[in-house]
Amino acid sequence: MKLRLFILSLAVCAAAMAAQAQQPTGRTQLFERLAGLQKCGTMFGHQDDTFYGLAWQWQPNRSDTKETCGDLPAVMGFEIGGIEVAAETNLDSVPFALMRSEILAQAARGGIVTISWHPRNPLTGGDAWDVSSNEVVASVLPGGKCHAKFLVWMKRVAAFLASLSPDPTHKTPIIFRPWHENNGSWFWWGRNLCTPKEYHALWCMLQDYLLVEGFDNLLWSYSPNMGDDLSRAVFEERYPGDDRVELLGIDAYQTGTQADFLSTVRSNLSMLGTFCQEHCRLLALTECGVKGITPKRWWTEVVLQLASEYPLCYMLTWRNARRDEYFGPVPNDADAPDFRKFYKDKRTLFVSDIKGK
Ligand code: BMA
Repeated sequence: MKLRLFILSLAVCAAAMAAQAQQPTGRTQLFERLAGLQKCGTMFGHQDDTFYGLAWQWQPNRSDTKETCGDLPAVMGFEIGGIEVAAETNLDSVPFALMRSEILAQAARGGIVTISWHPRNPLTGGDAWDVSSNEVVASVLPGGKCHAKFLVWMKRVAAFLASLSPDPTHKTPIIFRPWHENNGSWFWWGRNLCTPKEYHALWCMLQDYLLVEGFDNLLWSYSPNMGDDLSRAVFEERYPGDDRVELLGIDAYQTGTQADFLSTVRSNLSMLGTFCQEHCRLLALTECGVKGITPKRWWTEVVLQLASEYPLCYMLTWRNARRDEYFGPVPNDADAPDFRKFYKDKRTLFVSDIKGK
């Protein structure tokens, strides 16, 4: 894939989108900003960065990323699972009030915000991973027995999203990433749990509801899971459409060898990169990581390498949940020097690199 050609075509797309839009919305402005930033490098992202780290629970102004390299992630990921049942905290025990203030702080410092949603299973009462029924998606669609309940759930999502834009004349731009990893079958919206038609209807129902509610500040991200079976046909089968998605990527976790991981991710990113070029979309590693960062040079040998080969807008490592499950940098870990090298490389962007751009 010719990186320069891709970047040039994105700039043309951004200009075309801006010209098309009667009034630029947060959605089109964010697209243009991301397309511009991609010319400068790949943004580093981290899920739940400021909420907790491996050695600390919530304390103001703490971040494992900052304590490792001196800067904050350019992209911060937030998870709203639990908002649908009006919980005070999300499924990972992060209070929504705190999440709101950290989202506003990230936007105020010029950083990028992305939100994912692992909603509970509306039919069985279980969690997002409850795949005991393949009727859940059908049940939330119009005419289904959980439709009314799901309308309430969407209303709660809308109320939280609205609270992130205290000034309605300047809405906070957000990369919104629902219904992810849908080519796998571990979430109730997964591949074996609904037909492509039902998946499409689920995507459109949420998106159209939020658009009618006025959320023109959401840039929509579509992210299947990495895999050797992620062919273009598999990808396209459930792709919501160019009018519905601006950014696409894969969730990519290394569970085996580095060589196997790189081989699969390269094949997936080549396919998606071509798709992005043809469809004027942005490309990202929407989630990524290797548990415990056991390889000491994962940052430079894997992520930086991929960032030099593909036009990745950002890569978001998942949360530093606990000793046996963390994906981001940790000060004093064996790979921390490698992360600092990754940080210093001019191809990577942290929040101070993107402020005002
Ligand atoms: C998963 C894990 C879970 C978490 C969920 C939502 O990948 O990290 O522990 O609850 O993401 O953040």
